[in-house]
Amino acid sequence: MTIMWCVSLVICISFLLTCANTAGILYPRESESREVKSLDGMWNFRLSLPDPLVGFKERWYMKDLSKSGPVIQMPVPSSYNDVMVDKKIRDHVGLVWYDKSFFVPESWRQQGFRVCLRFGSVHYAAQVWVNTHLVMNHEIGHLPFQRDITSNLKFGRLNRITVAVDNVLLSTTIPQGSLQNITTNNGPKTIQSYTFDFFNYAGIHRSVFLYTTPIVYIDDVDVTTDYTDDGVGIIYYKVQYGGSLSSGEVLNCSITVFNNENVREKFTVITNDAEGLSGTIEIENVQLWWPYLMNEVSGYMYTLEIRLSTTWNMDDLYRLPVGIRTIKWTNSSFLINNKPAYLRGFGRHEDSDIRGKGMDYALVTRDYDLIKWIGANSYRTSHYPYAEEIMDFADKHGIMVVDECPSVDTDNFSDKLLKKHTMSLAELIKRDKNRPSVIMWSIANEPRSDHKDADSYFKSVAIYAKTLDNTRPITAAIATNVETDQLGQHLDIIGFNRYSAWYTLPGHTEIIKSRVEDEATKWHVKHNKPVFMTEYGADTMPGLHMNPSFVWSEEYQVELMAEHFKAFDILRSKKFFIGEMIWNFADFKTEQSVTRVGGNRKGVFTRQREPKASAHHLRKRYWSLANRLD
Ligand code: GCB
Repeated sequence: MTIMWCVSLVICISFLLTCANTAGILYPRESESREVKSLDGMWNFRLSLPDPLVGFKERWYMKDLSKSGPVIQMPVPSSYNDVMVDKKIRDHVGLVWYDKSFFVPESWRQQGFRVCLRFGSVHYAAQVWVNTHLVMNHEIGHLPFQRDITSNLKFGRLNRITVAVDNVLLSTTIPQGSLQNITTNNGPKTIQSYTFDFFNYAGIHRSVFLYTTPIVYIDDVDVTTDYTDDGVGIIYYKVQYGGSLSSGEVLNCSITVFNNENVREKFTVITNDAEGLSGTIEIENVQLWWPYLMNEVSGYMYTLEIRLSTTWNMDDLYRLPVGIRTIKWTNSSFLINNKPAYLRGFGRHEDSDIRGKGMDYALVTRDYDLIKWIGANSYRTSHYPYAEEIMDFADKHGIMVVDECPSVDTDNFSDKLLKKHTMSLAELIKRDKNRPSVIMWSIANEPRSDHKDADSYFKSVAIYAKTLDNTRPITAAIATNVETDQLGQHLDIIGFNRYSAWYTLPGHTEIIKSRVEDEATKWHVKHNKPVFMTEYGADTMPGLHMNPSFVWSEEYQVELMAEHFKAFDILRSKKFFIGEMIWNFADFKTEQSVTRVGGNRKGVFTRQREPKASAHHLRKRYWSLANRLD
């Protein structure tokens, strides 16, 4: 059987199980009623070789992986295809298997807890068994999935989780890819190809948690915010509960708001009426959530302490961080708290050597430190949703995020793909809807938006995103020409990617100013909407100096940036231009290609997060745009 068949097996089942999922996906947080246990650490790992389906045929989920054959130890979270030096693992296409044993305390059963298993991200598709029972399937990496596994657990004993992970990308996956059969000295081989420009890292990329809740529990919370001219902050909330009430059982909910010094601001009690558990909370003398350097205090977060009480069950308590701010946009501006905001930012990647896309707090801390050092206030999660832990930093540091779904380089517009595309947006919006840092939803990066089917396809995607959240504008990073593009008409804000004097006329920085100014103006004239530049840049080898400047040298990257800045300054005076995001924050790994030296080198920082000359140049600009002396 081919790999193609096996991936579609994973995908078919996942589609059946995940489709009907209306449950919430709140981040697991410890509280008086909830215990959280991390399952991060070393897991058993095995490639599904030589037969791609051997794990299924031999039912590796029925016993310890190590009993089915030799295993290696793989860290979770990490990308398995970056950690090991074995080329077979790096280049593996198809299924791999993980398993781990873990202890579940007897006290959890005695307390009548419900136990959930939650994965932050497994790329690309996953099937999960607990003690031999198939419990979950998920397709589309970069997004969390979870399930109540109480009935599958053995309390007071060791339990086992087994995960099959498939990294194959096809024309019907998000993002898309294709398989190619080649002949090697050792016979036929299937390799993966894709057009997007980042490495297809795979594995269990983010933390795995077990967490408990009472039987009737807080399943989801929706929060939107506003404020009045006289400084009263308003929080509109809606609490969704899970679990069933016994007959006659009454449900109550109380909400306490704490400020960031943990001082109680407000207490309110709601009952479950026809409207459900929803209402409004007002906060006097509100501290608004502001982007970095837009106010003395940025990233101010309140905590909403939600307590769900039932007549006969244990109370559930969940603390949700909340920032109070408004977002508005017109046909020529983008406003935070009624003040025009200019985006000084980056395109980025979740990428670093050894860990791949594995979530790493040390790296995230360094990245936010550098973002603030350079004076940026924003970035786009190019080209997929980032870890929830990374998004927490954005909330707290006041960094604005253009939150992108994993649709990149789309060139077929089938119904099947549309379904998955919208599913990825549904999961993303459900996950990030309450974050003050999220200022826009990006529905795609560089699709073939001049294709004959692009218009109706993106109309559906945009309408769908709007029905899920109409409080934020939708955008996309477009690379198609202004004249032929069919996507811009469906957006609220136009983002465009353009590599003047790099892919077009390399070496000729003298073309940049007029080209960038012309193109941004054309986008605005065509759609009468705000415009920002979502990508521009030049690959640069750190340490390569050439005078006069030459492509790939540090001097060239600085010169190319300086020419863009001239265009941006003219555009800023025309008002509709709302931001600039250089490509890229740091160098990152890509597929092997003769046009890439160890990956994409357009970072202003190296992969090790050291500054290139361009970082200092950008720093001067971003601090001066923020009207601050550094
Ligand atoms: C683009 C893509 C991005 C690439 C970049 C480049 O337009 O959106 O994924 O990495 O160009 O450097 O070629």
